[in-house]
Amino acid sequence: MQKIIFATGNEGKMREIRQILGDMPLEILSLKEAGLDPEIHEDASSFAGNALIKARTVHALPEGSQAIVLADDSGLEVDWLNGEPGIYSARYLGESVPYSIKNQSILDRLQGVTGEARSARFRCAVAAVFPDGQEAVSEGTIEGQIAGEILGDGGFGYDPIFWLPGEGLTTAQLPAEKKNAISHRGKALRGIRPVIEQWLAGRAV
Ligand code: ITT
Repeated sequence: MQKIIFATGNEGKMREIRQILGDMPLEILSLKEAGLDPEIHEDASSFAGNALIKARTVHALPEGSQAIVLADDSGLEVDWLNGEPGIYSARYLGESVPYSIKNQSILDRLQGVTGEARSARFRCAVAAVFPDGQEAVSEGTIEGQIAGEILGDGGFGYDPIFWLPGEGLTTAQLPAEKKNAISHRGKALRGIRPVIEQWLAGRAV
């Protein structure tokens, strides 16, 4: 079976990736499962650029060259904060600072801001690098607002403060299948899926 290495160390992402792509005829490995721990310099200025850097770094390793390498770069953009934390979402206040503190900090910075002025979105770019060097990128977004308080314990990261007005819930309160059906990551992965299918079909000829 064709191997996919997903160039991520984020277990929350990895869980969703398996739920979304798990039915494909592929063996999906995280970096840890592939026994890899590369140093990756995410120094691009866009989600797509950083996703490509992650995927290319792993493709360049001997262990990555025969796999399809995928990578996800994602984050939360808060309009009131001029798009912060954006591509710095994982590094906001420091990489190892718990999300309870990161989330509370965003709530504090939006104190007194009401209604649609609390608008925000998650963005996700998924990059693929194939064994023959072919590359592709697919992006997805989900629009919402910053909740008034931390709510729910599903998902990961900023999910407990990402409010969907239409659902009356945060993405941390949604069942996993529902989040995957509407999320930035679900959209980006469903966009890359036909590219993978086409590559596999071309190789089989
Ligand atoms: P890898 O680079 O190893 O994949 P990472 O966590 O460092 O892991 P990113 O640089 O792409 O990944 O940072 C993503 C950030 O955006 C991180 O802070 C997440 O918590 C947040 N984020 C992305 N998607 C999210 C989602 O679906 N729900 C909640 N937070 C999300």
